Amino acid sequence: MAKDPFVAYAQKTYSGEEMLVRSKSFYAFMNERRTVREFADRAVSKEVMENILMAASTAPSGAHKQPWTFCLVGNAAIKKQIRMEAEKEEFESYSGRMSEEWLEDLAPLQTDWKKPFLEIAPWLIVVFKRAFEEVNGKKRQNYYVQESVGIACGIMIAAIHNAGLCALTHTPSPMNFLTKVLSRPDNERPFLLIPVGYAAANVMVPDLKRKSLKEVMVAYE
Ligand code: IYR
Repeated sequence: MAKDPFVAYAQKTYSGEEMLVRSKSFYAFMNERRTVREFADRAVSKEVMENILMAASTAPSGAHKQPWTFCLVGNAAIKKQIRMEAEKEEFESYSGRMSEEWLEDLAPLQTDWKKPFLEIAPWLIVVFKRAFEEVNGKKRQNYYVQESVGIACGIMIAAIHNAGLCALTHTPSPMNFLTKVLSRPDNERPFLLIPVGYAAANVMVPDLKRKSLKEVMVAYE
C-alpha cells in the first residue's frame, strides 16, 4: 500500500503572554462545565450536533483509524425505547447488582434507576467503539480503541460545553441493548450514552469540588 504523502503543517503559535491568557481562560471556561441530569424539553438544531460530532471526530486515534460511530438519536420513539431498556437494566443494577460501596459512593449524586432525561433531552448521542473494520470482506484491526474513543468523547464534551449546551455521560449497565435498538453491526460495541440539550430551568447540581493542582500533578523538573 502506498504511504500517505506528508503535507506541511503550519502550527499556530502565540506569544508567552498570549499563551498564558489563553490557557488560563480555557481552564476557566472548562471549569464552568457541569454534568446535569435534568434537561429542558427544548430543541437544538441538528447542524449544531453535527458540528459537535465533527469536533469529536478530530480526536487522535490509533493508526488514525477513528474507531468510533456516533449515533445521533432525535426520534421520539427510539428515545422512548432506549429509556425503557435502560431503566430495566438500571432497576436491576440499583436493586442488587451494584455493591454497597458503589451505592455509597453514588449517594451524593442522588442518582437512581429512573432515566427520564433519555426522553426529554432533544438528542442522545450513542457512542459506539469499532473493534475492527471489514475492508473488502477482510477483517482489519483497530488499535487502542478504548483510548481513542475516550479521547473523542472528551473532545465531544468540550464541544458541547462550547456550544452552550449540557450533557450527561451516562453508562447504563449492561448496555448491549443499544446494539439491538439501533441495529448496529457486529464490529461495534456501545461505549457511552450522552444526552445533550439545555439544562432544565433552575437545575441543581451536586456541590462538587474539583481536585487541586497539587492533588493531580506531580512535577519532575
Ligand atoms: N449507571 C448508573 C450508575 C452510575 C454509576 C456511576 I460510577 C456514576 O458516576 C453515576 C451513575 C446510572 O447511570 O445511574
